[in-house]
Amino acid sequence: MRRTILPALLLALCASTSQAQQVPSPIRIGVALAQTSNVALLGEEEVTGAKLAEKYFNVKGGVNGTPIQLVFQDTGGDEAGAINAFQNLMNRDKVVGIVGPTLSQQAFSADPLANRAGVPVIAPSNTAKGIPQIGEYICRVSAPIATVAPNAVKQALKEHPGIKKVAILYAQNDAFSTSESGTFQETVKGMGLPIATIQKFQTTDTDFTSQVTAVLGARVDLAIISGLSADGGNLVKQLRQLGFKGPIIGGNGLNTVNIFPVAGKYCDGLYIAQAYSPSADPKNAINAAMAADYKATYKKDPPQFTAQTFTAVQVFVEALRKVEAATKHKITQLDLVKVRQELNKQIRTGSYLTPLGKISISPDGELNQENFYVAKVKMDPDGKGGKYIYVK
Ligand code: 1QQ
Repeated sequence: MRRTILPALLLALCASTSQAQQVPSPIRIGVALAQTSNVALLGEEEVTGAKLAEKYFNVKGGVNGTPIQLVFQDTGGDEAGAINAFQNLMNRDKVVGIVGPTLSQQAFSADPLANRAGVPVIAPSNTAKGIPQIGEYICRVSAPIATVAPNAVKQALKEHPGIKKVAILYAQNDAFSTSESGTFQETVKGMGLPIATIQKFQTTDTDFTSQVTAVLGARVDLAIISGLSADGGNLVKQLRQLGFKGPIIGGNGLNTVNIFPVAGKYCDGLYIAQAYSPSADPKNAINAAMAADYKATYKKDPPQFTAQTFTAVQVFVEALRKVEAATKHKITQLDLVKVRQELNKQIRTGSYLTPLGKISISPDGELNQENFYVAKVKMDPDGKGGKYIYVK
């Protein structure tokens, strides 16, 4: 018996050590974003940012001469899709880390898997309360909505000092929308304004007649919407079509030109707070380079989600360089498990000069960012195209 067990044990041991895996070249970084479903209205701009960053950093030599390769996995719009994408990237594609997912709602399901597996995640657009608290491998370059959203309320009140009563509307089946709405409610109350009505909806809704009727009945002067792009865009449109005349604030889920085809001319005047401004600092060279590359293709300024996702890839690249400096080894000479651990540590040290300006990531995974902005939608006379004009 012994004779057969021993060689088998030895074999098993060898097999397990041979599983220790070196990082292949190019260095793979996973990108798990919504490329299909309604959430792709947001995810599409993120994919663009990731691709711009891959090109930008590889032209500059990648990680000290080793190129990076982004491995894209579509998450679709739900939790199951995000879990599936994360699993493929971690286990099959052996990525060093993951940029994603698009929604906080997806992150609360998928991130715990990466955290348990020791795979660093950088969220490019998860703004709900509690994201970095998912675990030690989770951080974000998207400022928490609690710091971004109040700027829109302050700006709307500055331009419309007569506002006396407010309506709040939010998608109750989405973690981000619920979180953002909480912030809007606190901000409005903190400014001494009564909330006359709170209306709930689902991100899958298309008919908002009952919510709009309640808003009109409450005779409010300002409506604040926390939802995603398709539902949020339709809600803006139906508020206007049924006669709401006051200013409207949209949250981060409406923060894309992809709401223009949904709401058309009715988007005009919509306020949205921003964690990025293309023209905030003319001396910011990396933003200028990203913006120029984006403009060459799209003939307009890059949007927030593009800049944030570029930034997430940038943080991975710069942290990978720091891993090489700290270990005195090329990433491709190191074991994947060790690279993931070291990478997670390095992400949280020092600061980064990014298209969002100077940022750093705290040891607990939260983003430190200095400046926030507010934009207002200006639609073209034909009601088809439009742009975001920065008012703060
Ligand atoms: C979140 C968000 C989304 C609106 C980003 C696309 O902020 O889910 O946290």
